[in-house]
Amino acid sequence: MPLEIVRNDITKMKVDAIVNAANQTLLGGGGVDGAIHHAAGPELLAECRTLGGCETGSARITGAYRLPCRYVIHAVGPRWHGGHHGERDKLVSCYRTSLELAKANKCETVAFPLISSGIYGYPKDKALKVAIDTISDFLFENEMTVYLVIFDKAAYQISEKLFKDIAEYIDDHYVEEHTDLRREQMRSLYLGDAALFDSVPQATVPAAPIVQAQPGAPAASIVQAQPGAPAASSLDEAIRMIDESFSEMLLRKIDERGITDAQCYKKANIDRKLFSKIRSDKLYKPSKPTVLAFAIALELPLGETQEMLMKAGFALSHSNKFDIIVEFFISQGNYNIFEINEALFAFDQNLLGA
Ligand code: AR6
Repeated sequence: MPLEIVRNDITKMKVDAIVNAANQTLLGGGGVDGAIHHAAGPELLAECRTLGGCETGSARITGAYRLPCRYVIHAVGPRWHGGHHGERDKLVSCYRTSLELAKANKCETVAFPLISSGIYGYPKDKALKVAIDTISDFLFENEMTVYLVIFDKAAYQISEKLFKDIAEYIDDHYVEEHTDLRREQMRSLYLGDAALFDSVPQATVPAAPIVQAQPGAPAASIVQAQPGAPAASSLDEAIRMIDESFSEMLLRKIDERGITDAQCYKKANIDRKLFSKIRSDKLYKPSKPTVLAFAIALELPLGETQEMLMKAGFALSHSNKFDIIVEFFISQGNYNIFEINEALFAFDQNLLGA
């Protein structure tokens, strides 16, 4: 995944470069700066002494010594003074300069801490947004894998309003489903499985061995088997009934949208190699987060998202939070994969993408 949010200690990251949240002297300090110098050894400080400092909003690169990466990029973030002193521009510039330095030094993988969000006091939700927006802008034009390393959960905050809205949406949809599930389980306990099976509505019982959505079919008919669908009488016939595969649907939708393959996989936060694999293998079996990432990139409404999931053997369900959170964003018409991933991370869920 080109941009990944991970929980880790940045000094443990095995990447080409890690970024340090440094100060203008570049001579070490507390927080992540202290941890990096401690893990790299005194040689790092010796090299930093030769640099002559660095202005706020910029960055310098050094060797990594005892760290398991090749370079350390020392970025100097702004102190927070209320938000009206150019803090955002300086923070954007920190990320941008660090990424350009990494690119100039042929780094393919880079890890960032949440710069300025500790000792420098930048509000964490705002610092996170600047980081994600700036890194994702860069990734639209460049091939690189960037990790945003979150040290502790407390350092990670999405906006309070978004968190509340999602929590409410989960409550409304998740609890209800689980209450039903529980009721159903109780029923099967008392009545036995046969009775439970009888109570399942007809449409959820597959009428044919292979049930596929027709490309032009309305969304609701796609989610479930059609009660009247003809049954395949032989394997040959069943195979003939398989229509467009996931990969074919994806490529068709890209063409219909009039976007390029690269625009699509970048918007999906999927790396180029994985996309090539999917493109060249008509029967490629993607994971659920990959399918959803493409559905988001293509800005598919819920019905078509379900259709695309079906092609890969999945469905959106109300029995897990991951699905409900993605559904929340689609229903709001918000197709920003990075924002969706921020929210998924905040709710301890897997992220969208490869
Ligand atoms: N790995 C990843 N993230 C970490 C780690 C770690 N090992 N340790 C802390 N963080 P801060 P700043 C997170 O204070 O706000 C220094 O003294 C931490 O939770 O390190 O840019 C410098 O010399 C927080 O979210 O950096 C400067 O004087 C984030 O890293 C000043 O602090 C940044 O917190 C810079 O302050």
